[in-house]
Amino acid sequence: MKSLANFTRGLRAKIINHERLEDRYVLSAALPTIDSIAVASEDWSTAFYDYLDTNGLGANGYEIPDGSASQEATLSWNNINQIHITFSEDVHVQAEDLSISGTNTTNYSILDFSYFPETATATWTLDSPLVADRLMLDLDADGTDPITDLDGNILDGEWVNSVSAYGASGNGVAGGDFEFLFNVLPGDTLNSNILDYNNMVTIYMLVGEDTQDASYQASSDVDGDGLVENSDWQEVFANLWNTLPAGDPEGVTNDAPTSIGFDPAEIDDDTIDHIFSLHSVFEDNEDSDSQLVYQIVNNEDPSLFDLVSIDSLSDNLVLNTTSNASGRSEITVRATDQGGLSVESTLIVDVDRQNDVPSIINVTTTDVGLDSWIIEGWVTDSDNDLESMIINLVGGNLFQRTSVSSLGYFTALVQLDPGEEESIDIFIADDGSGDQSNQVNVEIG
Ligand SMILES: [Ca+2]
Ligand SMILES: [Ca+2]
Ligand SMILES: [Ca+2]
Ligand SMILES: [Ca+2]
Repeated sequence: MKSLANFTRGLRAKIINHERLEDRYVLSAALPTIDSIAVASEDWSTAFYDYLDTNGLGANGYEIPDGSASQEATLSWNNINQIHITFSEDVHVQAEDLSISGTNTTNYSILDFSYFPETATATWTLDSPLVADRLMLDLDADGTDPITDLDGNILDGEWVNSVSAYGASGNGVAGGDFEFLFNVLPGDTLNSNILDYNNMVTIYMLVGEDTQDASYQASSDVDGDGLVENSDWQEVFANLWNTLPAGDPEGVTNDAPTSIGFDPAEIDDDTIDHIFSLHSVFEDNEDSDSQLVYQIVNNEDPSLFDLVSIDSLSDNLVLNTTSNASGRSEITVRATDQGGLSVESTLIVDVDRQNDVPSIINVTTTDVGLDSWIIEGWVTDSDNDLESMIINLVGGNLFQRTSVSSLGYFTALVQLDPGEEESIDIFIADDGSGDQSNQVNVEIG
């Protein structure tokens, strides 16, 4: 779940990106590319985020430098658990589109995913914070379900590590996975790839400095709480002589499995087995469907089922529901390739129940000058994750999207040409269970 603080940061970024909204006002044939990669932590303080922002180190976390400068310089924080990827324009992107692999840890699992259309930024939250490792991010621009823009143009992803520049990924031809290397060694404030006494002393000398002090350094504030204190140098002491591992992350030579995702399912008949083909949901570049290893890693409500299993011969997911049971469960399946890389996808199952259709309510428009309007409203839906829904605003010359907060609030800044009028339909295309919302119409201009 995104915190309110995160949401506020998103709103701030949205305002900063006011000019970008104009750029996207009319869709173009340009291929989507990668604008920036940032790391962040749910444990970093607001003061620390503000420091990064005001010092040009990243508006929504720490933006990893691009180009030849220091893309692969070690990151020194000990609690990085989020990856933010910003695209050049609004895209269709899912949790399954990113693989994170390492040298020490072959595969990193994703706990949560969110996407802000307003800033074209996707956020993956990891199961656990990153520790010392060489890492690779791999974004799908090939295969069964690549990232596309709203016109269907596939991400132009190719990236030359420590050479390419943000805003210029790709080779001008649609497709090509984005494969980005970076390194983490908590406490390595000197980027020496080894934790020695020099690292410790460097941090020790800054103890007591906070984000308001001129000599404060974000890289020496190992836990990102906004203050360099004893626990920051003690992180080095506790891991003295720890080094960045040698060797490439698994993803350098092996493409992770990917998934087109499950369609939501409704089961009303408890007398028969219900079959879901995993071969049609998962795919791998190197391994055949039957070479992948499938596991059920979560079932939110086991009481709804007499049977939840994967048939080892067919690799079909088999469900049989309990008689007289009614409710919703989310069943997560993991597919792992022969190199140990995996992807997870979640099936939403309604057992003898009706999905609550999402509703858009209380929509208001406010003229804020400069031919711009703020459109605000609320979404209700009792049984799907409001944060994962996307609001569409569609008019004669307009196709814009915006996110929904965990409380159901949404806002969009719409800019028209001088003197233009626009009739805008506002709706959610899919609540996550396959249902579209009501459609609200507003007139502005
Ligand atoms: Ca390409
Ligand atoms: Ca600290
Ligand atoms: Ca593979
Ligand atoms: Ca719903």
